[in-house]
Amino acid sequence: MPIFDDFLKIFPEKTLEILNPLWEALPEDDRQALKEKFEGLPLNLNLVNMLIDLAVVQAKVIVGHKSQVVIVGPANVGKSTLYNHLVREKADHAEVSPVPGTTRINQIADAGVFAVIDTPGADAVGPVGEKEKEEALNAAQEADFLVIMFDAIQGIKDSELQLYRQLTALHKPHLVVLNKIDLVSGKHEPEVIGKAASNLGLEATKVIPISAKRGLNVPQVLLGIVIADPQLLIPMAQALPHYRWKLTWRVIVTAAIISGTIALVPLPLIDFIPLITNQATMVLSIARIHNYRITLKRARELVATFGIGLLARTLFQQLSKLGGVPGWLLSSAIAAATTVAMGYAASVWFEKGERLNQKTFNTLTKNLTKFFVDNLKTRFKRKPSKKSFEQALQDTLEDSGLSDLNAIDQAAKE
Ligand SMILES: Nc1nc2c(ncn2[C@@H]2O[C@H](COP(=O)(O)OP(=O)(O)OP(=O)(O)O)[C@@H](O)[C@H]2O)c(=O)[nH]1
Ligand SMILES: [Mg+2]
Repeated sequence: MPIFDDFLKIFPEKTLEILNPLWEALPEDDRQALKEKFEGLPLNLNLVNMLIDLAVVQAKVIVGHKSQVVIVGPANVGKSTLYNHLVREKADHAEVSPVPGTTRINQIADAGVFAVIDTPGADAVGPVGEKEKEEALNAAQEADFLVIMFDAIQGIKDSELQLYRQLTALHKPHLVVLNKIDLVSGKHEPEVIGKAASNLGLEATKVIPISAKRGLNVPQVLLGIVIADPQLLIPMAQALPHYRWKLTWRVIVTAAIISGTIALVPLPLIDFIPLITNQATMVLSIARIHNYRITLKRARELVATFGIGLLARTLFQQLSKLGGVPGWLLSSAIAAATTVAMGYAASVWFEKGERLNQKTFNTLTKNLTKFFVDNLKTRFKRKPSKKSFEQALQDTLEDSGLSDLNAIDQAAKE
C-alpha cells in the first residue's frame, strides 16, 4: 500500500501535524487491518518493549516531541502502580501506598517512545482534594493520550461516571482500564467487567481488565497506547516480522542445540526419528508465534516435505570426503544446520504463506553446516561432553548474527 510508504518518507520531519490528517484519511478498514496484525501475539512487558525498540530502529523514528500519555482516574485505583510498569528508569518510580491521595502532584517520566504522566486522584467532590483534581485535569487537557483507570472493586458509580464524561469530553484518544481485577474471582470477572462497561456506556471489549500489581495485561495496555499513535503504528507493523523472527530465533536456538546434541552420535548411525520429532515440535512453536494452531502431524508433514534425511546423508558423504573433520562434529553441525533451515522455512511459511524453495533450503543448510563446522572445530580437539558441546553450540548460534532477520534472509540467498 503506497500510502504507508508515503507516510514513512515524512517520518524524520516534524511529524504529527502532517501524519494525523493522513492517518485520519485512511479508510477505517485499513486502519483496522493494521491494528489486527497485533492480535494473538505472545506478549510480556519485555517483549513489547523489544517490539517498540525494533519499530523505532526499523523506521528510524526520531521522536522529537514525545507523545504525552496521562494516567488518570479516581484516587487509589492503582495509577502510580501502572506508571511504575511503564517508566523505563527505576529512579523515576512513583510512590505507591494504600492511602488514597498518595500522589499529590503530576509526575512525568520517560517510557521509551512516549512520556508517561502520573496524576493525583481526580474524583474529589467538595473542597478536599480539589487542588489535586485540578492538577490531574490539567494534565489530561494537555495529554496526547489518556489511560483512564477505574477500580474493579469500586466499580463505576456516579462520581466515576462524571469523571469519565469529563475526560471523554476532551476528545483525546484513550483506553479504559479496570484495575485490581486480581481481587475479583475468575468466575465473576465477566460480570464485573460487563457491569463497569455498561455503566460507562461501552461494550465490554472496550474495557481492559488489568492487575497493575501483578502486571496482568499491562503489556496489552502498553501495546494499545503505542498502536494508537499513528507515528508508531506503521513502524510497529513493519517491525512485526522482525519481532516474530526474534521470538522464532529463540525457539530455533533451543531446537538446534537439541538436534546437534542428539547427533553427537554420527548421523549414518542415528535414528532420524528423534531429530524429526524435535524439528516438528519446533515448527509447532513457530506456528504459535504466528498465531496459527496446527497439529504435530501437520508439523511433521511440513518437515517431511524438505527431505531432510536425504539432504543430511548427502551432505555428510560429501563433506566427510574432504577429510579433517571428525564424524561426530560433522553430523552435529548438519543436524543443527537442518534444524535452523527448517525453522527459517517454517518462519517463511507462516509469515508469507509460501513454501521455501528447495534449492534455497539446501543452500542455507549447506552454508550453515560449514559455518558450524568452522566454528566448532576450533573449539574441540576431541569429542566433548554433552554439556560443553551444548554451550559451544549456543555460543556459535549467538555469534552467527542470524537473530537478525535481514542476516538470515541474506544467508538464504547466497
Ligand atoms: N490488589 C491489587 N492492588 C493494587 C493493584 N494496583 C494497585 N494496587 C494497590 O492499591 C493501592 C493504591 O495504589 P496506587 O498505585 O498508589 O494508586 P493511585 O491511583 O496512584 O493512588 P493515589 O495516588 O492515591 O491517587 C496500593 O496499595 C497498591 O498496592 C492491583 O492491580 N491489585
Ligand atoms: Mg498515585
